Order: sequence, then C-alpha cells, then structure tokens
Amino acid sequence: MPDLSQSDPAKVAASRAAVALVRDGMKLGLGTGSTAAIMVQVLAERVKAEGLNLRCAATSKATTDLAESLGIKIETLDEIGWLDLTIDGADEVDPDLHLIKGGGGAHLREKVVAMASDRMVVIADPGKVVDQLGAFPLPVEVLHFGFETTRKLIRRALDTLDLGQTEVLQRLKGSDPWVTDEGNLILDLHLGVIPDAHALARALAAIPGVVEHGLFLGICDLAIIGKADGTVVEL
Ligand code: ABF
Repeated sequence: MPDLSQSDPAKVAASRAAVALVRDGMKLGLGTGSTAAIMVQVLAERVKAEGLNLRCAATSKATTDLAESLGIKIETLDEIGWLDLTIDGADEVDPDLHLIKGGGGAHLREKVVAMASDRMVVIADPGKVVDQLGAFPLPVEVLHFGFETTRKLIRRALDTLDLGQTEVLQRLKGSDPWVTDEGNLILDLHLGVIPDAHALARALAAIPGVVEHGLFLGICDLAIIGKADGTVVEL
C-alpha cells in the first residue's frame, strides 16, 4: 500500500474524516481522483484493522483497480442496488455545496453513483473551495456521433446565456482524444465564472449529444475540507 505519510496532508485529513463516517455493513460508493485514491487507502486500512464488512461500487476503472489491489472487493452498482454513502473528490465546491466535477474525466459514473446514494460526501483540500463556480473548466461528456454538431449547440447555448466568449476545447490525452470509461469524448468549457449554474445545467442537459455535464447541483450533502495541519472544516 502506498505510504500515506508521503501524501498531501490536507487530502489525508479530509479522507480520514470521511472514512470515519463509514459503519460496518454499509454500502459505499467510491469516487475517483487523487483525493478519492487516498480515501480508498484509508478505507482499506480500516477494513483490514476492523474487519469491516462493506459492499462497494466504484466510479471508475482506476478506482476499481486501486480498491481491488488493496483488498476491497468491488461490485457493480446494479449488484448492490442502492448505496448508503458515496465519498468523492471535486474540482470546485461553492458555499451552497454545488460542485464542478469531471477534471478526472469520470463525472458521468460519479454522478450516477452519487445519485444512487442516501448521502454524498465530498472530500477536498482548501484550493477547491470557491465563492462562485467556473474558474475550473467545466467538463461535458459528449457522444462521438455528431461531436462537432454538439460542440456548436453548446456554443449556441452559451451565447444564449451570455457566456459566449468561452472556449470549448476537446480534452486530449497526449495528442489523442480523451475517451471516458463509457467510451465518450469530453469538451472542457472555459467559462471563468458561472453566474447561474442551474440555467447552464438545464441548457446543457437539453442538448441530445451531451451525455452528462460536470455540474453537481443539490447532490452533495457535506463537504469535508482538509487542511495542511491535519484538521478539517465541514461545509
Ligand atoms: C474526481 O476527481 C472528479 O470529479 C474531480 O474531477 C477530480 C478531483 O481530483 P483530485 O482529488 O485529484 O483533485 O473526484
């Protein structure tokens, strides 16, 4: 197991506080990203030390591989059915617990899993806390079919919302298109600020080639922000 003492102490603190919410017998959703990876390690420590009996679903292939390498069995969401708690990272968290997610390219599965949970807890370092969403480019997962048409429709929707100066860039991995675990492509919307996240979410969801956007509105129940000194604050 990687040495947690070498990991970002803020992420470790947030992870430990979130994993403290886990009880024997729970059904859990495991997020994706570097903070969620630390959380999975902390969880694996507890499972080993306390012999916890958990059922876990993962939000990505990367998290599945990590969890299983640490002895946590991963089942599909449909095998488990409904989850008690999902713990995941985020790219931005605002004071209303609205989130931007998807910098890791996994926001589609992350949203499916979060919405199948009684409780969704975000773990993050202080750099993720913002007054207003939008500085982090908003990821939008889109179909291959009609990709350029979908990009045009997104641009048109942004114009309608007076966000027209935005760059809508295809995410790449090296020089190849980024392909998600579900086989789709990603467009990153460089918005700067999002004055009305609900209006933007509605506009994006109305475009058929959009599979899912990275705005998580009214989904997160608690954000645990870890600090470098090992303490946490809850939002
Ligand atoms: C996932 O990982 C994503 O939704 C988010 O994009 C990213 C955060 O990664 P990290 O914890 O590495 O900053 O939670």
